[in-house]
Amino acid sequence: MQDTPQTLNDKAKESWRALQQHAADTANDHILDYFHRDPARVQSYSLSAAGLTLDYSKNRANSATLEKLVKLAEDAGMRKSIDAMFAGEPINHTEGRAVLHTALRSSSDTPVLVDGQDIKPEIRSALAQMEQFVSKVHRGEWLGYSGKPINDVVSIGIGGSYLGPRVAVEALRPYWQENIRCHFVSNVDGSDIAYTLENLNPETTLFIVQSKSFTTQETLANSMTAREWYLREGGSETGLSKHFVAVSSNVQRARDFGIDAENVFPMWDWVGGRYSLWSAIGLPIALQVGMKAFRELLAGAEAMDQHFKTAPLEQNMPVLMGMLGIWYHNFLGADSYVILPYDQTLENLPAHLQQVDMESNGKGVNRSGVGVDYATGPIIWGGAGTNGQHAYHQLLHQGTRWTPADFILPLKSHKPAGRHHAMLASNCFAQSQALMCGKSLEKARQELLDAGMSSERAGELAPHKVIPGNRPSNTLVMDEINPHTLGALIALYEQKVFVQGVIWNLNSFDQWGVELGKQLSDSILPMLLDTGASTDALDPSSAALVEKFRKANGSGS
Ligand code: G6Q
Repeated sequence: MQDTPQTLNDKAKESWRALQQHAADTANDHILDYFHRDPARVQSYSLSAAGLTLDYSKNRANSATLEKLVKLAEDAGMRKSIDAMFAGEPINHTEGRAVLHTALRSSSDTPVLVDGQDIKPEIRSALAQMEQFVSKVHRGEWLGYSGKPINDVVSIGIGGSYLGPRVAVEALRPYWQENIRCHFVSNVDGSDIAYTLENLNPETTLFIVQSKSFTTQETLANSMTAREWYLREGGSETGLSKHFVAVSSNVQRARDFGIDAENVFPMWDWVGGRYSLWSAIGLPIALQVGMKAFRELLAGAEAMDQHFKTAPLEQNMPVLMGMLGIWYHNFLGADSYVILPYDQTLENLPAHLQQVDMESNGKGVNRSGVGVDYATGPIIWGGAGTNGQHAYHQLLHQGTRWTPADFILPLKSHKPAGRHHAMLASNCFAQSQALMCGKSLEKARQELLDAGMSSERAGELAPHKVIPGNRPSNTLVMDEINPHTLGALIALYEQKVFVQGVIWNLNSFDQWGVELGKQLSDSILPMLLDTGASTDALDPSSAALVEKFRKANGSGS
């Protein structure tokens, strides 16, 4: 058995030890045995909240496992931590900030205080500003420099100022407004903006510079390029204010860029980038689907928050999902987690959740700065089904590593073409079934014999067809993907990540790990632009790479 972590509090240490013992005791259990022993397992291992239903019966967990996991959550102070977040305590202590994306989607008038000030009025006024702007654009009253209404919206932002809005815009395609098309530019790779601008008309294009800090290299470079394009293609200086708006907490910098102060939508330091789609960073969503649908997205997230805040820990969806993840990562040895939406419009959801999870819990020291002696954030990956079945699912079924999986399926399709949706669902259900049930050597051999193969050849081939099974998964279903269920779904994962951060005693809301690369790239850039610049400060490998780049591009590239 592994050592018990020393960096947990005493009570949590005890429940951790109990789980270590339980893992040893149940090491040979099969999920299928749990179903045999408990005929009501599907009912008791299912839970509905905020329009989502979670079937967690296909997990390697029995009632004792769940009790012990919930005990660990209690002992780690889960309830207190949840209350502290919602109350606006400065739980992002390394940056001295509260964490209040939940306030952005709260419809109640109950004040939420930051430094003694109620932030609810500011939130309402930002929503009103968005509403007014969106309605002007939609009614064709927001006119470009030549008097034409806006048709194309280009959101320029990266990381948290990009992934969430993009996922929501894509997932809510059935709700798109006519005559508006949102595009996203994030990468500093010039081809991103170049290809996006290729077919756009400056007269009818609006750029939203999305940057909480207004200092992000990629976003500033892309925004400058967009501005140059606009002017080069005939846009007027005086018309700039009609074509460039910003979402930022740094109004001065946005103004220095040339954006009118009245066209800067607010952001606050109590909203983390990866949790910001609920703020004015969601402006592209609101423009694409309308303010009513945007408010419905907030309402779905609020419904999940309410559930998270009030449901007992043992019937709490984010808590259960979070604690099952802890079970796999800290007690059964899984190192990654796969998210598999069976819905093409959710294709990029795993990328957003990857950021939410890995940037939040990819940390190696606890809240006191002490190195932890347990595994923290897993590697999150995934993609849309059924596509993945023809690619990486092979490893999920037969690889030496096993990976807990979340299957996500809307029960109804917005595009019910013939049998397509039933085919999609049958694949989704078959995958979780195959992961759990597997295929024994005997069964594989028998199938080959039944197909007419010789006994010798069947014996040779059968081991290759064995599927170990006993691989766990959750299945999350909702009636359909709509603003409400999408809001609830994203909030569910945000809160799941929070739950795990509490157990690991991390600050899930800072991201110091991304700083070093930024600093180094700032020092390398001048060496690429000026062939005379010394590379002595670099390690030999990096210096040689700089040299190669210089040779390929010459100076002044
Ligand atoms: C998210 C991160 C990060 C951030 C981007 C963009 O939580 O902090 O992904 O969102 O670096 O930052 P700006 O919005 O400040 O440009």
